[in-house]
Amino acid sequence: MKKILVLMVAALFLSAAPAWALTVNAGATDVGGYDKLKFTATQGSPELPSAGDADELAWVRDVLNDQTITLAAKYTQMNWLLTNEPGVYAIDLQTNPEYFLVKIGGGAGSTGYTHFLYENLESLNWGVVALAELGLSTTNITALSHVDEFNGTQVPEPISMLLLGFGLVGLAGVKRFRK
Ligand SMILES: [Ca+2]
Repeated sequence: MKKILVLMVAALFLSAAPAWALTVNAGATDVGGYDKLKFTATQGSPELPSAGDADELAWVRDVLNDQTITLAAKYTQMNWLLTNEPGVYAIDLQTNPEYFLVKIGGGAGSTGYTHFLYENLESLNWGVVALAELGLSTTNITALSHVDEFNGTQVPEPISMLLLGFGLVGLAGVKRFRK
């Protein structure tokens, strides 16, 4: 009986999620790791005159140096879920974007910034943000005002370009052989 108990405890430890995995829904949903904060700005500054869609898009295109970036989704009704780490929240993203922007209320955060642009890393369908990084206390989730999702134009995957290259070379070879 004791042996079985030991085995059961061992199995429980082995099946437990690794310490670095962030989860929501009491451990049931893996949201991947932290997303990467890339750029910040303050609403009303020369580079970001307002929090309107056009100004936000212009700022994102500017800092990412990519004019093909488009606004894929924007929402103010947000369902942020607390992860297993205090003060770290996750949101189910709608478009698996390359980048997402988190806007907080002016004056809410200690950093003075209102706009935080993140590069979306694995998992791509979850945005994972630490409130401390936004200059907020670990419980002040209501300070978040909206989320924007941004995408660039799809870059062809290297492997498909390689296959295309092989195809063209092969085609040239066939043509030469036929001559
Ligand atoms: Ca993510």
